[in-house]
Amino acid sequence: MRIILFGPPGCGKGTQAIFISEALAIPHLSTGDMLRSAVSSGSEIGLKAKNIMESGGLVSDQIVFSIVEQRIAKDDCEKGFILDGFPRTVNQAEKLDSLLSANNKLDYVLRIKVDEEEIIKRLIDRAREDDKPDIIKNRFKTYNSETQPLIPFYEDRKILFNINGMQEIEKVSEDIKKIIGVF
Ligand code: B4P
Repeated sequence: MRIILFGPPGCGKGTQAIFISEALAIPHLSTGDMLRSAVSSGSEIGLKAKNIMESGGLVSDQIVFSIVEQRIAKDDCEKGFILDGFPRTVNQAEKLDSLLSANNKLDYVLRIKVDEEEIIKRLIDRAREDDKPDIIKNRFKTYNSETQPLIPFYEDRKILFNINGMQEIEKVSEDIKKIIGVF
């Protein structure tokens, strides 16, 4: 199964990806985690990504896509994967389409919906490097301008499903299970 977890920063994509990955035995591919590990390794990609991530912007489509392309080519992705935080622009979504052949199309785009006020609270509690009020504000701006256009993009294909992310973690997981048919 090929699944995209979609939603604003801090809506719980990473949290839910862990349980889906265990339930379906498919890998969890988080571009945020991959970029953070590139930053901590001090690689060339990491050096390019660091300032952008710290400002709440998006790392270039070219860099993110090359990371995803290499990861999806690995054997463990043959039966499927969960993309967490990718695509984040229409350009990334189109590039992903070009990578997936007719036999390995996307099955579900799961959109986790949470109010901005609740997300700000969660992110401030999480206290990651990029969870400071000014950066959170920028991440929202970026989400609204760059990432929201993906909603009609996937709605048109009838693979976008809305999930109420304003519930307890277990309840959000239950709702996801009902959609993807895992019990
Ligand atoms: P990400 O790592 O994707 O960060 P995120 O959107 O904040 O996380 P997520 O939605 O997974 O929230 P989580 O489950 O942790 O991106 C970070 C940065 O990387 C971006 O700003 C960008 O610069 C760069 N980047 C990544 N992908 C990119 C791409 N494709 N293109 C370009 N740049 C890219 O949940 C948040 C908190 O809420 C946690 O503390 C969790 O415990 C809590 N929580 C979760 N569900 C809850 C619930 N139901 N109730 C209460 N709390 C809950």
